[in-house]
Amino acid sequence: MAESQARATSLKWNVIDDVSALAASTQRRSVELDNATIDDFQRDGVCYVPGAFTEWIEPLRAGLDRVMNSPDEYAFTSDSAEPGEPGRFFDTYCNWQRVPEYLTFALTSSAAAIAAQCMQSASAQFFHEHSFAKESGTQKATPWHHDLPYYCIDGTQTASVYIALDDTPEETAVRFLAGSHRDGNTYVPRRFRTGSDYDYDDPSMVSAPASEDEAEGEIISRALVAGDAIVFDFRTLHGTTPAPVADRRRAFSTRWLGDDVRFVKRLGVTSPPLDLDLAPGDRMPESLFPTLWRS
Ligand SMILES: O=C(O)CCC(=O)C(=O)O
Repeated sequence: MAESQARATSLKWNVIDDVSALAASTQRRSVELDNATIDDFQRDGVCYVPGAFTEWIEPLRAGLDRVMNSPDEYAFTSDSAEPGEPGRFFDTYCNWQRVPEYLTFALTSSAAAIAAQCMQSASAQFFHEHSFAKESGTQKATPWHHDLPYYCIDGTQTASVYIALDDTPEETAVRFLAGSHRDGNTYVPRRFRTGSDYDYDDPSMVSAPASEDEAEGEIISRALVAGDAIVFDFRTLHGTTPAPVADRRRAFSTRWLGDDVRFVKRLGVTSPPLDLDLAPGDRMPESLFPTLWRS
């Protein structure tokens, strides 16, 4: 999650008027997760599905290359390493309708089935994709945060399916605070570039721990092989340390909404900054956010 800051293009992110027809005319791969994996997700707010997307490594890298080679032609692209800081921390989201590899992934891969099973939801509705690249030498930590309050949605059935596109040692992989999805707190969104909290005037939100040393509880982290997936709840606190990235580390994530998710109005800017004509409690419209899994 990042506030679009360095290069906020004004491009319209949705280039297909109504994606529901595409959703209806395509089929997603089905896979069955074992109960232990689903239990991990429900208990810890995060689980690992090794090797789930090996065949997608090359297409998803090619998709990310398109965006990184011409960032001005895509929506919501950001650089979060400050000038003078080593390396590069790039991220981009809401380009799945512009990048053919991303569109094919959303419409055909097993990500929808995996998300639905983890969320214990009869349906999985696609919210958007988000990809990340930390170049070799980067020391910028991903600040501790959880994703839900950045978004104009609320609910308890949510999942990000985050795929490593490069082998990633444990020291620079994303780290999670076990069980934080059920701690009852909503944490103020945080800027990736400065690590500072958004200026939200919402007394119901609290500031996230500044680092994992301030977080109480078990930290879950693992080395990843390209093609491995991490699935985590939008409410699970996560971040990284500033350990230097030795070799380029890219990742591609898809964000999924389950049965109980509804539109909500936040007391500040959301990410993506979607301008939707919806009332609190409405379902997210299928024309923009297609349901890609129904059990
Ligand atoms: O890859 C990273 O360091 C950040 C990932 C993240 O924050 C997310 O997927 O929400």
